[in-house]
Amino acid sequence: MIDIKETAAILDQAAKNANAIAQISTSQSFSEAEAYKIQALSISQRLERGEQLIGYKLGFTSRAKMIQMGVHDMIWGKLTDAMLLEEGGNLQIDQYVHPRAEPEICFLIKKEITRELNLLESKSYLEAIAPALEIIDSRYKNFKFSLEDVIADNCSSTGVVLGKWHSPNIDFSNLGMVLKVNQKPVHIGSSAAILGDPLRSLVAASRLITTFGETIPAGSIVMAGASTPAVFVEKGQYIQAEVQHLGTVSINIQ
Ligand code: OOG
Ligand code: MG
Repeated sequence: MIDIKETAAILDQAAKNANAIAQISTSQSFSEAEAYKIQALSISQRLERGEQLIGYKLGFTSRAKMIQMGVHDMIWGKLTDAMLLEEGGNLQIDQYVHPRAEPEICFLIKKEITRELNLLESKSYLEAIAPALEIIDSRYKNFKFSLEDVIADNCSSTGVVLGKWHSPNIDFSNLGMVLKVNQKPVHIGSSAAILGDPLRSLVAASRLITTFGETIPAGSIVMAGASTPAVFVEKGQYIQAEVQHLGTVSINIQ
């Protein structure tokens, strides 16, 4: 049996110190349910150090991401205030293991979600939407993991850059999304790549998170998942995510 407490502490320390560890699943077998227990415990260590929970993220909501990482299912993780990066600001690459950037859409939640929503009602739970960049940084060597490994590692969560909030009362089911490095497009996609409509990601979040007995509080954010593959970032790069009608969000890699 995997030692949940010990594994959570190892992953928490790896994230805190930005050092890569061996994949857990190569030496121990554990279930998805155990992986979420490890995740919960490692996040509770961050909260004990004073970090605040600000929301949730979904992962592998697009085929592009599933194919890139070789996994087959959606996952969810938790976001804390320590992960927020200033829009247009700097990312100090030496504080990370091997960070990657990906273009996303972020939701701001208007009323607490306590149960699985259906697609029609889900929009009424939105206060706003914003273009976003997610910085992911697997704590596993070579950025390689099984689905259980990545769940335990809080879905590689590391950084979130949020653009301007917009009214959710637009059709955002098929917006062009571009990931640029030094002003050059490297991945071009559409918000439709996120489960056919990013709102479905909110529906998935409502199902997955409430299944675990948790709710999504009003005022929290939910990252819908990347629409294109992620890119490794390097010192000196200027990374932008551009979402049609929602604008651009950027970060400088230092
Ligand atoms: C896991 C996180 C996946 C997304 O948007 O699909 C994710 C990873 O790729 O390391 O954040
Ligand atoms: Mg992501």
